[in-house]
Amino acid sequence: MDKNLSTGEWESLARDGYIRLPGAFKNILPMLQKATRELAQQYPYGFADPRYYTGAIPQPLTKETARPDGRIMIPHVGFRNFDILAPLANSYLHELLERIVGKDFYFSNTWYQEVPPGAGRLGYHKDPRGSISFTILMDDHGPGMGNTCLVPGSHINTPPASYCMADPHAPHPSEVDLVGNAGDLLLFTPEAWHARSAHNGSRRTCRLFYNFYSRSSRNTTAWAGVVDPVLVEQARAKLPSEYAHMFEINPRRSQDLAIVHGSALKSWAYQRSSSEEIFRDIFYAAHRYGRSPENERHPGALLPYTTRLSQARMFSVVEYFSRLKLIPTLKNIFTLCRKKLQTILRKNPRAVATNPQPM
Ligand SMILES: O=C(O)CCC(=O)C(=O)O
Repeated sequence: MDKNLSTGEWESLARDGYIRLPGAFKNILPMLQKATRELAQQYPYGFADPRYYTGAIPQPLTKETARPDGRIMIPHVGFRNFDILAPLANSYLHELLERIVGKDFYFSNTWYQEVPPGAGRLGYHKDPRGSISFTILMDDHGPGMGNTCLVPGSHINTPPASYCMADPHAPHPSEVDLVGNAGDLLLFTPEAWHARSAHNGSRRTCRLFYNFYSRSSRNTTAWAGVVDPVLVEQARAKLPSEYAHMFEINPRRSQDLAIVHGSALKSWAYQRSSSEEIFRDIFYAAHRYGRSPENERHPGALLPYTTRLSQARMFSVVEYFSRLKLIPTLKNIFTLCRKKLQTILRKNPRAVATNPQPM
């Protein structure tokens, strides 16, 4: 990547929620390919899906425990071979990430994925708000080759995917497959409805993933407490010192950045990411879309669970509610109510025991 986004490119990213930068890392592709090839040889079955933010150390899979679909996922790859962190030293990329999630962001997560022919779809979802992700393609990806796919523009004015799709595993009529050539960078907001397409091709496809959070949206990273702190320090030392913030964990600072002044309703809407919670999401959407996310108390930083990409369009009640589908919405609300009731009963078992019992 050797230049900033043009105005047109920024506008298309803000409108669609994704952008492809062809050949952005072609110059270091052989190094990235070598690093990922070696790791795939070392861990031929990859790792079990990590239980992020639990402190659990991801475990390698074996021939016996390999994923049935043959996918290989290697978590925290940037700390297994520091060459994989080389893209983070790119000043144009750093500037772009900062423009999206605000100053002082985290390098939150990195993983490698190989998708074999025949692997099925991953269903539509949104990830928690306040982050940005990109993949670097290790080989050429045509349509339907196990790529990230996404509904353009769905990062704004859309409820959670499970309320709007009868079958989140089915292809969406407006979806685009994030295809490209080896060395391309595909940047996308995880707030958009996104999924993974089925792989109908004839060879394995390989991608590196990187994810970054604003410091107001999380008080830690996926690797903290899991990756050896010596490795974290060594990784940080590989990058220019002005990028060291990406590796710094400081929960106090996050708490301070996350304070939102205003009505009780507004504070509630910003208490945690609403990407999977319809009621909180409605208030979030009404307060957020089309508005400036700047944190007035901390210049350059953003309010929790915001990015500068959600400024592109105003909140539209009609657009937001017209996306809901009746049956999935009723099912989700029923599940929500059941969970709430279970929590109440767990906290207060006497609520059941004291009901009059028939003689
Ligand atoms: O491309 C994929 O495998 C899906 C990516 C995804 O769901 C994510 O990064 O959250």
